[in-house]
Amino acid sequence: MKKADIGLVGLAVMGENLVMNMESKGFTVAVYNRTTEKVQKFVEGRAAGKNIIGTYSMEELTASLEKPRKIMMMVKAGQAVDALIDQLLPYLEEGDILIDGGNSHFPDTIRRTAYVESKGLLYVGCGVSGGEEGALNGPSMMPGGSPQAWESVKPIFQAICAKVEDGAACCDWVGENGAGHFVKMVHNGIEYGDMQLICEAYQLMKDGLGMSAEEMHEVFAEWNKTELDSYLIEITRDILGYKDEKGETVVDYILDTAGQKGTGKWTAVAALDEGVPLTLIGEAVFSRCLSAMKAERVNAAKVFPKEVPAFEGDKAAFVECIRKALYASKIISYAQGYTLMRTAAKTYDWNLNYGGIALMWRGGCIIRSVFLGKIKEAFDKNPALENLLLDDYFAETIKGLVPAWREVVAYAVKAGIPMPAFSSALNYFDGYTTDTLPANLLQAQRDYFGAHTYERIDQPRGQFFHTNWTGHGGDTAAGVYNA
Ligand code: NBP
Repeated sequence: MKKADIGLVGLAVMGENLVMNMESKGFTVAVYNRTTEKVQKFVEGRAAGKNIIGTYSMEELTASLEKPRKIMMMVKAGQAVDALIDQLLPYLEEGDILIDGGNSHFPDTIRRTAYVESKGLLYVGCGVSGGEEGALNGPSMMPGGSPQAWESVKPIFQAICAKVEDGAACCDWVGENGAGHFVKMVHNGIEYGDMQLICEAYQLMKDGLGMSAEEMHEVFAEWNKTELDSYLIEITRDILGYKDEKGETVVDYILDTAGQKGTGKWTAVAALDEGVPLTLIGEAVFSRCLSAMKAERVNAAKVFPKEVPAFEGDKAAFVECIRKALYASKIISYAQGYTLMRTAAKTYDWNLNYGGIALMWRGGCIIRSVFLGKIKEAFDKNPALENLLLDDYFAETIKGLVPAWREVVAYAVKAGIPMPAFSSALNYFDGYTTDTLPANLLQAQRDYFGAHTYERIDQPRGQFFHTNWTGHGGDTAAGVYNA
């Protein structure tokens, strides 16, 4: 019997669909699942008659694979992955490749790469985005890990992944050890940000302009023909137009408490660890937390009743301002996300291809959009680009969006409509483009109470001064200076 090109463990929604995708591209796949009844159900059901080999033990799975063996794990992230690695290792030999396609936290992937490599094997931590549909028809794939593994897995991954219009694959090598899962994590954080921005635009139109779901459905349909053309705008259009059998708009009946699985939080925590102002994604995570405090909010709304004043002005013109504010804020979010990747790349010694990452996100995944093509162009033109805002195209674009952006945020502030992502993005923009911030005063405060020292504008950088502010504090400065 022909040996399989690749093995896959974990026949839940992602695993099953990836197997079907691989098989449809001409690969023979051996499958295994901890609960082995699922293997039988799969091979007798969806996989019947296809080049898919059901196996019922680790031994059988590993024996059915072409060497070097490639095994993709699509199981629940966390302990399950460690357990599975330890169960598979005794049946594998030097040069075999273990691939984790789940949503693993990147520090785990860094640790597992070192562990698996120490056994003479290769390891790939691959972020996979696009949900069930993407897994079946072409996901965005972000592989990192042992570089020697890439040549072996590349033909399979680039065959099954999403493609953009010119046929380019939305999958390329990201970098060593945890780089793939790091980039996938940032992707998820950006997804949180994009969703929050759309939700804020919706609330402005609904509560500020008093628009119906049907009217907003039309607006999102129009927006999808502009620079905002993207999967998330598209599904928002469809959601707002979706009615149940009674003719009621379903979204109007959904409880306003958001769930989350933690990848947005990981991104925000990574940004805090790296000292990168990833404000928009941070706000998006906190907004979900605030939304989940439903009972408290209902109570507080009674204590602080407010009425949004009726909008007086040109509604259509204001809707266009909201679109521009959304676009500007989105550019900020991606600028921040890219800054996080650039900073982490230095910390972890990854050589990230920023244009390539934009291409990987261009198709197949939840944040896919036309706009990512522009980001790719910016980084292809200048791979060392410090901040997306400094690229000529984005600088000019933002300049054109600023007046509308300010108008929208100012209106929301006056009307009492919460706009955490729109406004934090504007605050970041204003901070990033201000040459003198009030941190001189902050440094004085730190030196005042803790003798933390400061640098002076009339002296070279790197020289530290202390002032005896009270006259009785002494001249001794603190030994550690954290800029
Ligand atoms: P789940 O995350 O629900 O995981 C279920 C699978 O994990 C089952 O096959 C289960 O086997 C297996 N498993 C568990 Br739980 N513990 C195990 C263990 N100790 N040893 C071996 N197998 C174990 O599946 P999913 O939603 O298909 O997601 C798979 C991965 O892909 C996850 O990391 C997820 O975060 C990621 N992901 C999901 C999506 C999505 O849209 N769902 C998108 C992108 C990435 P059993 O049948 O024996 O219980």
